Amino acid sequence: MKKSSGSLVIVLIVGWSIACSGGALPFVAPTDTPTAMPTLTYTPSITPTPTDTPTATPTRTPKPTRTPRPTSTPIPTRTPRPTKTPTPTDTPITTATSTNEPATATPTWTHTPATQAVTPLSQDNLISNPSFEDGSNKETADLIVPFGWRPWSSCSGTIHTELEPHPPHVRTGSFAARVWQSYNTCVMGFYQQVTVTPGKDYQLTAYGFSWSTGHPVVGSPSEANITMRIGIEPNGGTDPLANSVVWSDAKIAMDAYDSFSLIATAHHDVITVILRSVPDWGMARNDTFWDDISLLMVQR
Ligand SMILES: [Ca+2]
Repeated sequence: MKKSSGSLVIVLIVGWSIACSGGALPFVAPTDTPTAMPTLTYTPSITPTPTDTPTATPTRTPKPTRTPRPTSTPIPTRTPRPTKTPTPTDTPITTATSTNEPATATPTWTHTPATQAVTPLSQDNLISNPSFEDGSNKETADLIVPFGWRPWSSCSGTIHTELEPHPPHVRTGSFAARVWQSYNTCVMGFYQQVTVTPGKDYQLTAYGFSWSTGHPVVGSPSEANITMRIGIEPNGGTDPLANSVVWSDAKIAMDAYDSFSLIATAHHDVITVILRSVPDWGMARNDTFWDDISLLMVQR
């Protein structure tokens, strides 16, 4: 029953189509021989994309290792001040024996305090070139020696002498006598032989000061001491370190003039006046300045 209904529907549809097209069905030629299929040549139309050249992956630059912070330089410890060099004794390194001094002579300690009242018997100053205004003689590069005076030291070849022209260092006139050394503690000074009357008393006076510093700039204050004295060798000897020398009291006169005085009795027709100083420390500059030296015959 269902199959018959379907055929009927087809017939109706075909009939309706014929009616609509004027009643004739289109002719379709039969396909007898199948056309050979053309052989297709495959042409690649797409250029293969080159493969990417692998870019070498840069190796990671290693991070520099941290430079270790330098260890801090330790603050230098303060150099301890050297222990005090003992003041040289009167024994010279090279002993010059006085020609006028017997080897067994007993020291004549006729030291008279400067405060003792004395009466000058003459105002005639017996010192030659007493204010160092009369010139000098250049004996070596280190020794420019004031006329009338001789330099001396307990250490050979370590001292320098010259005329000092700096006004702050001069007491009167234009010059003072200067003796100095560096990094040494030698006893140093000048001496002068003077003709006198044996048995008479003589008063020696002098003015001087010293300068001891590690910073040798004119005007800088002293940083160490220098001990000063004046003396008379009553026999006229030329060894300033002989036991026979009569010395004044010691003074430390740093950076400003001070006075020195001494009275001694002449034992010979020549006596030797001596200017002497010795530094406590071997500073870069150890200077002593002397000016206005006087030797008068006196009555005590
Ligand atoms: Ca002078």
